[in-house]
Amino acid sequence: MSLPRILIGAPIDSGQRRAGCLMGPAAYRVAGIAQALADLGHGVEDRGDLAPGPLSAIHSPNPAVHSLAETVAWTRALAAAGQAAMAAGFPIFMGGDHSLSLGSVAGVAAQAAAVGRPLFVLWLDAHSDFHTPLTTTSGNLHGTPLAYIAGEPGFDAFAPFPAPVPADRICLYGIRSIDPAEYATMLARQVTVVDMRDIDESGIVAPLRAFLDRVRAAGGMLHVSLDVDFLDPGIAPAVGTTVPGGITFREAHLVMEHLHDSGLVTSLDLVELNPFLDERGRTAKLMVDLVGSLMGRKVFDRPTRSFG
Ligand code: 4U7
Ligand code: MN
Ligand code: MN
Ligand code: MN
Repeated sequence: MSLPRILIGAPIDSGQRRAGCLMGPAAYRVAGIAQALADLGHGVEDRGDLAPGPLSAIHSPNPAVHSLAETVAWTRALAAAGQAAMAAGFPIFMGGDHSLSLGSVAGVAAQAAAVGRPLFVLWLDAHSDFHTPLTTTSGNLHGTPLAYIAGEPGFDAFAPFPAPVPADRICLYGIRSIDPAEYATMLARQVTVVDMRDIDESGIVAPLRAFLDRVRAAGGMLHVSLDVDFLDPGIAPAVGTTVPGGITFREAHLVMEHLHDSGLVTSLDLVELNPFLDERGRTAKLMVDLVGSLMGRKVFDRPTRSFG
């Protein structure tokens, strides 16, 4: 029997300014995420929705940053719930905007350190999310989680990240929007960036396989953070920060199928769904279908995909 799939709702929307992401966990439930997992033979435990703890009066030295106290409170709650869920099964964090990952990955990283295994992070996103609270010009903290996870300075308002993930264990995938300050940091740290040109030139599978081989060789655990805007806005309209030229329906499923077959994924974020912007639930349903592929759904199962 596989590890129980533990659903954690986090209706966080303090990481950006457009209302609606807080409806995300409800939309995933309505779209049938628990049943989809159960149909694949997984045990499912829905732990309901988290709430942020009490807010403290904190201010950022960067006047652009907004909702810092809320985001810090959410991060603390998510890290605690995430570590506990990680110790008990396979957590699926249902957002909520991408500032969710400040906390989810903190919890996952703490538990990986506790069991003495290296943590790798796969970031499926149009954006690089490598700002710090000091470099962001939009002030939207959903653009910062990867810098926190990587242990960059500038997060003084937050608890120090437990066991920061070294740059060579981070892979960004599907990228097509990077701000100058993020670019400078990522170049200096040498994180792996697979942008849309790479995917156009080599196909969706080859760079993923290369990263998964590294995770496997290191005996690592793999956290996957799936931002809805990884997908092309034509198939996934329910997101505030659309960027054209994204991942197609089949490419997305193929990524999920390979992740499943690798057997390496140990935790998952589903972030940035804004159901208020959706068309008859199609984006929520697509996200649930992608989770199905990641959790083992196959069109035609056979022991090996190659006949050679
Ligand atoms: B998301 C942006 F300016 N970089 O900082 C910013 F382009 O979680 C976007 O990936 C951030 O959706 C997007 O505001 C954050 C912008
Ligand atoms: Mn994004
Ligand atoms: Mn993102
Ligand atoms: Mn977004």
